[in-house]
Amino acid sequence: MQAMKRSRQVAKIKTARAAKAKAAAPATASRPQPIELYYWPTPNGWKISIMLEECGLPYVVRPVDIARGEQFTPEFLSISPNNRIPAIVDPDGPGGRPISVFESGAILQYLGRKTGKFYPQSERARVAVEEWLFWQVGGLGPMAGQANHFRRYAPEPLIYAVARYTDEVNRLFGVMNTRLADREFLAGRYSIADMASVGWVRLAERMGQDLAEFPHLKRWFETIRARPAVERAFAIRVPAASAVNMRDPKVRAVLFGQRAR
Ligand SMILES: N[C@@H](CCC(=O)N[C@@H](CS)C(=O)NCC(=O)O)C(=O)O
Repeated sequence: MQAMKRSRQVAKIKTARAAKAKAAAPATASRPQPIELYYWPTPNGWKISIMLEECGLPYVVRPVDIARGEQFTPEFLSISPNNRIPAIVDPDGPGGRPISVFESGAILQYLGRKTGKFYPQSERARVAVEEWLFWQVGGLGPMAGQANHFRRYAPEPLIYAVARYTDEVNRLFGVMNTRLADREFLAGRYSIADMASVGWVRLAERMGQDLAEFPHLKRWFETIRARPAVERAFAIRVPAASAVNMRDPKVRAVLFGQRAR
């Protein structure tokens, strides 16, 4: 009788332990593997670190030293054939298999679809986000990039090029300022479209712009800048990037005058 009681007690303990182990197992099995972010601290890189931080997705930063030519390694080119950061590898891609994504806009959309965050599903709201996302990747980004280049890196002063791109960034800032006069964010609610643009506005001075001229844009920038996720994304340090000397002929040879390879 006593022995039966003991064996029933042992069985009960075993069942309880098994249930506990089972409850713990899915948590371990489903713990997401971190997304690899191929990154350098630039406005294009920040777009993705902001989105990853905003979504609370686990990620690891894989610095790609674009000043030393790491964007041309076969490994990186297999992920990002345009030799540009950012890119990601998501080990848990569609069908549970890894996927790589390059082009910041495509990455933002991918992460938005994956998480269901900052990229609305309703068609009307999604169109608005896409308008402003594509406006950034096709307009603000390239124009600001050229303004920065001619203002800071041209070997001789090129007045026409500086004026052309500085004016264009000024025009684009004006477009954003008007858009933001009667809404909080570019597409109404905070979205991947805002994340795409904020890094360029952060560097306004380098593009010869004074945010004081654009009060609604300034308010938008300050609102986004104050978000803890954005703060964390901007705080990611890549020591090698801070040490880059853009006057170094070796760095300039890597970054400028690139032609088909
Ligand atoms: N259209 C690309 C542009 C990316 C881009 O220009 N990345 C720059 C850094 S901001 C880069 O990787 N430059 C490397 C190089 O010039 O070789 C995107 O939106 O992802």
